[in-house]
Amino acid sequence: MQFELMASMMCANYANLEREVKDLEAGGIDSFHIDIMDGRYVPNFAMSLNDMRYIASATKIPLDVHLMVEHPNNNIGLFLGSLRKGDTVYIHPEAEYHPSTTLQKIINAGMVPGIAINPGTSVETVMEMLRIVKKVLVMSVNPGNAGQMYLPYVGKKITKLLSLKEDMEFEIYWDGACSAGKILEYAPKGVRGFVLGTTLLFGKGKAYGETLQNIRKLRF
Ligand code: S6P
Ligand code: MG
Repeated sequence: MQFELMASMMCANYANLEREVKDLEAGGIDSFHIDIMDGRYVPNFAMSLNDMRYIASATKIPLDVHLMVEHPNNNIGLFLGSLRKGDTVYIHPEAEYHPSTTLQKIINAGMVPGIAINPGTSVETVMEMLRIVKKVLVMSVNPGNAGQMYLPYVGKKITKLLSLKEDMEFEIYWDGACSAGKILEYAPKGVRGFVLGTTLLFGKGKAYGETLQNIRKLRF
């Protein structure tokens, strides 16, 4: 079974970010998840443009950029101009008056367009955008912080998205409190990738390569 693993870089050790990037790359991570925050759309400032630019310069592995900012359309060019073709950019539809315009800018720049869906956002309110995007990032915690508890009501929404993904041609990704148990349960159902943060990957005193290998060896 094929699934992707992304490292949530807001959880990395900034005392040596270069080492973190190299260790994750050597350990076999599929992409670097970059949580950009503006302190308005979410109550936190995690990463910003220069963090993203540094990671883009330090690796050839794809970037998975999660914009938790109000009105990303206003300065999305700054981000798109620093990314490579094929990197993914997610916006939150609630943060934009005309999200489809912003998604079109992402497509025109050669990036993979995605939307991130908050726990309190229903599939019905983003239905038309499901036809535009290639990826849907399902938040299983409220956006803004790492280390939060999984919100169980999100499970029903994933079931609904799984029933739509073939026809509407998108893939589903998991973001928030991702444990081995969640990968065991949801990868076989068709969730394509999982963002790994403090729950499974960071701050465990274990080499990243070992953790990633253990996940890939899970028996489904
Ligand atoms: C939250 C952010 C996420 C977290 C990730 C951390 O706003 O979008 O990407 O960084 O969920 O993982 P964990 O295991 O600490 O919840
Ligand atoms: Mg994220």
